[in-house]
Amino acid sequence: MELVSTTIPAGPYNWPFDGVLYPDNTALIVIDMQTDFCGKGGYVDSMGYDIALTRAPIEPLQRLLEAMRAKGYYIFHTREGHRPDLTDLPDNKRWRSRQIGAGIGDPGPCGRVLVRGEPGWDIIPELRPLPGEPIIDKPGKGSFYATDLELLLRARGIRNLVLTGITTDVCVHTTMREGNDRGFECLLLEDCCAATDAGNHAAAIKMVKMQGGVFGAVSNSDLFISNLP
Ligand code: C5J
Repeated sequence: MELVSTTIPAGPYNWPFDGVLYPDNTALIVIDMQTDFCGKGGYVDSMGYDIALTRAPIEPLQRLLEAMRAKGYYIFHTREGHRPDLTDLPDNKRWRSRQIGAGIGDPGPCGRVLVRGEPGWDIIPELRPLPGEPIIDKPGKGSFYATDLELLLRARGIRNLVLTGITTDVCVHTTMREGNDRGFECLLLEDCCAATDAGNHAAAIKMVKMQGGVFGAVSNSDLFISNLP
């Protein structure tokens, strides 16, 4: 394939840094768009946070998925969750969740909170993965920790990662930092992710752009879709 230099308008630099952007070297990662994080009765709702915030990325993500699927880009999805016997759930993670009234592994309106196979753990129907799109099940916040995500990316020759989903300050940021340290060229789409607190979302976006783009770059879905080769 003839390489043509293309960049997406982004801050603090147009992305990717070297203009090498095409469907074979770029993946969209949709992080944790599960009922537990953005549905009524799920984990985030049970903690008392406003799910209107975590639902805001759904519509931009639908447009983004349509555009990237149509052009043949790789699409990955992730789900945070634990084994039904909770052997992969650290005691401190369970203890902390119980402090705020949404104990991981405990019964809730959407089944056992953040447990694999339960209704609340699954990806919301609006953003259901298509057959063939890998789903990464992760026990932690980062998508690389204790998963085969890096293996799947390297096996496909993927170098660029487009990061989206929830929450900006926790699972999306942790994944971006993990990916950046592994040499992946990362882009965050700010309207395709959200936090449980608007200030945390804004701070997480700002952190990425420090130091010339310490974790990568930031753009939005309109700019991304309209410039995607
Ligand atoms: C959190 C996530 N916030 N998906 N998980 O606990 O960001």
